[in-house]
Parts: sequence; C-alpha cells; structure tokens
Amino acid sequence: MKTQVGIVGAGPAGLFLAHLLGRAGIAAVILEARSREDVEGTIRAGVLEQWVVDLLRELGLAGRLERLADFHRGISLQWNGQRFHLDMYDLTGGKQVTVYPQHEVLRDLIAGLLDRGGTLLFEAKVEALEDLTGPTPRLRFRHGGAEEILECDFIVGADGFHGPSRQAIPAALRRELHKTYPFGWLGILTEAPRSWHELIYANQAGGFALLSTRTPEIQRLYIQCDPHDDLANWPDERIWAELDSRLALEGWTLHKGPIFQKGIIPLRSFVCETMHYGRLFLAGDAAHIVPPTGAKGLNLAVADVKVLARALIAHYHEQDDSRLARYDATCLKRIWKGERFSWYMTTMLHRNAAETEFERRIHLADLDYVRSSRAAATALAENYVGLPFEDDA
Ligand code: RFL
Ligand code: PHB
Repeated sequence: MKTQVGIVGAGPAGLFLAHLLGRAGIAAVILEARSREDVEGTIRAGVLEQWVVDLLRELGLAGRLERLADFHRGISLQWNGQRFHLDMYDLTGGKQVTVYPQHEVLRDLIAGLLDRGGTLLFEAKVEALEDLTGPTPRLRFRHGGAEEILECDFIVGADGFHGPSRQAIPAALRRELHKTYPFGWLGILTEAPRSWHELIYANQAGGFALLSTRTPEIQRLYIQCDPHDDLANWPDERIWAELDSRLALEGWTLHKGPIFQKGIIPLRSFVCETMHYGRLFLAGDAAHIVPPTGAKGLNLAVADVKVLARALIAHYHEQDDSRLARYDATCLKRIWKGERFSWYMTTMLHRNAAETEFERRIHLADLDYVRSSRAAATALAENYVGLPFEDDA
C-alpha cells in the first residue's frame, strides 16, 4: 500500500487531519488499532472550544452537533459556599462553551470520512515505524491476521500517549517535560436529569468536584480522589455523599440516579517538545498531555493538526517546506499556554495535602480575583473557549 500521508490513530487528531488533507486533495490513510465500536464507545472529553465547533461546521459535519450539543454561556465556579457564574459569552464577544462528547465527535468524523471515500482501517495495529529519515518512510502493521506495509511521504503519529510513534524518535533526541499531580479523578455517568444549566467546577473542603452533562437524561460528574485508589472503595452511596458535600449550595439539590459507568484517571502534565523527526510528525496526546481540569486535551490535539494540515498543504501545493520546519515551534506556543491554563485550573481547584496553608490562600485569592475583576475573568474565559490563533497557524 502507498499513500501521501500515513496517519497512526483515529482519535480526534488523526481524524481531523484526514478531513483537512482530504479537502485539499491530499491522500491520507488512517491505521487504527481498535475496532470502530470501541473507538466510538470510549467515554472521554466533553467540552469543545468555539473554533473547533466552527471547524466542524465548515467541514459540513455539524448536523448532529447542532441537534445534540449543549451550548452554555459560561461555567460556574464554586468555593467557600458561593457559586459564581463566569459569563464567557459576554467576556469573549460571543464565544460559547459547547458540551458535546468526544465519542460523538468521532462518530461524526468517521461517518463523514467514510462517506467521502476516505481510507480508514480499523483493527490495524501499527507495530513499527521505519525509515523515518529516508525519502519513503513505512508503517508496518497487522490487519486481519496478516502483516502489511504502508509506504508514505510523511507519517503522522496521532496515536495518543501510549502509541508507538513518540517512541520511534531516538530517546537521546527527545526533549520531554512532565509533572504528575498527587490526585486523580473518579468519573461517573448517571441516569439523572440535569441539576444546573452549566458546568460547575467546585473546590470545597473534601476536594474538587465537577458537574458536567451529556444529554438531558445522562449526567457526567467527577470527584478528586487518590489516583491509586481502587474503584471497590467507591460504592455509589459514597460517591453521592462526596458529590453532595462538595457541590452543596443552600436551596439547590443535586439530582441523582443509577450510576452506570465509573472509572479513575490519574492527572498529569507532559510535553514532548520534539514533535518532528525526519518525516515523522507527532500530534495530539502523542506529544502532550494535560490534566482535564481545563478541558484542553482534545482541543489542543485538533490545534496541532490544523497547523500540520496547513504545513502539508504548503509542501504539496506551494512547494514551501518552511511551515513544516516550523511545525514544533508553532504548535508549542499554543501547547505551553494550554499546559499553563490546565495547571492553573488544576492547582487552583484541587485540595493538595502537600501544599501549605499559604498556597491554599493563594488559590482562594485567585478565585476571588476572577470573581471581582473583569480582566481576570476575561483571561480565564479566553483560555477556556479557545485562545485566538496567531497568523502562522
Ligand atoms: P487519542 O484520542 O488517544 O487517539 C489515539 C488513537 O490511536 C490509536 N492507537 C493506535 N492505532 C494504530 N496502531 C497503534 N499502535 C496505536 N496505538 C494507539 C488509539 O487506539 C486511539 O484511537 O489521541 P488524540 O487524537 O491525540 O486525542 C486526544 C484526546 O483524546 C484527549 O486529549 C482528550 O480526551 C482529553 N480530555 C479532554 N479534552 C478536552 O479537550 N476537553 C475535555 O473536556 C476533556 N475531558 C479528557 C477529558 C480526557 C479524559 N480521559 C479519560 C483521559 C476527560 C477525561 C476523563
Ligand atoms: C466532561 O464533560 O467530560 C468534562 C468537562 C469539563 C472538563 C473535563 C471533562 O474540564
């Protein structure tokens, strides 16, 4: 098999890239290790930045989103017994918070790609990336019991944090930075009506809690927990008791229902600044991870491939490789701002036993600054709904 751009992974990064290239007449093949059902059924992110929604519209893929997504003016922040509405629509000149689950975005992107005749192989696991510094790099993959080879002009590693692409860059050349947090999130899905008109990020005595939504009938909630904790220690009654106490507000009730999905994820920050090696380019979680508190992971993944698609179009249509040469530097400017914002939201909103009382007071002052200053509120809002792109992207 041969193609122009071989993409490893059908997550948000790989799928958006295939669409952006396809619309410019550039051929791409996506190899995805998992089955279509698995990809379309995995519960992950919930919030889209405004420009990602606009991009889905531009690609003609927003039909289901218009019907199923929830559009909010802002978010609520809760601490010290008060709930504060941050009106992002007002603060950012009309940008909204769109709650539309990642697996629904993936369903739309996959259906759209297959409709257009795009090539996307499921259950096609890439086992080796070869000859990355030569003129024709290759992907060696296993599909339907046979070993196959895809020859490409370029390879894009959009295979998430655990995929093989980043490891294909020699360790000595990789510049990696990371931070782990001493807490995780326990996430649940529950069959219950909505309790509030927007997301609530709460920092209360017992720790962080987040109230989000999926549909009018299904709600998504998270609580801070020990990242190494066992789900067996979290029977439903304990989860509801913690959520009740962390989200409590006088005169307001949290609606409850059967919990049908539970999971614990660790929180970490990670950046591999070496996003390009020979003809391999990394995009999305393969190159960077953020803790989910800023709702940035999916959005940063799409931002990378927006830059990469523009650079590949310049290569094929304008004989200009300067954008490809600048790929890492262009992306890292936005990535580090996403890392900063996610770290800021995470440290401000979680309880960390390793911190001093002094640091706790700083976080409370930060929250009160956002409440009392339009400048501080605007800074939070413009990051949350999506920073503007610089000319280069
Ligand atoms: P993905 O989505 O991990 O996709 C990578 C794909 O590559 C495949 N793969 C391979 N394919 C072929 N051969 C191999 N050898 C392969 N190895 C791996 C995998 O099967 C997979 O399908 O990476 P991508 O595209 O970079 O997208 C990143 C996002 O998925 C991620 O950043 C977000 O989910 C993070 N995130 C959130 N992001 C947001 O923007 N807003 C949010 O509200 C938000 N909330 C969240 C989140 C992530 C969460 N979890 C579970 C980590 C909430 C949670 C709880
Ligand atoms: C979600 O709905 O899954 C969600 C929302 C906001 C976040 C993280 C996750 O910051």
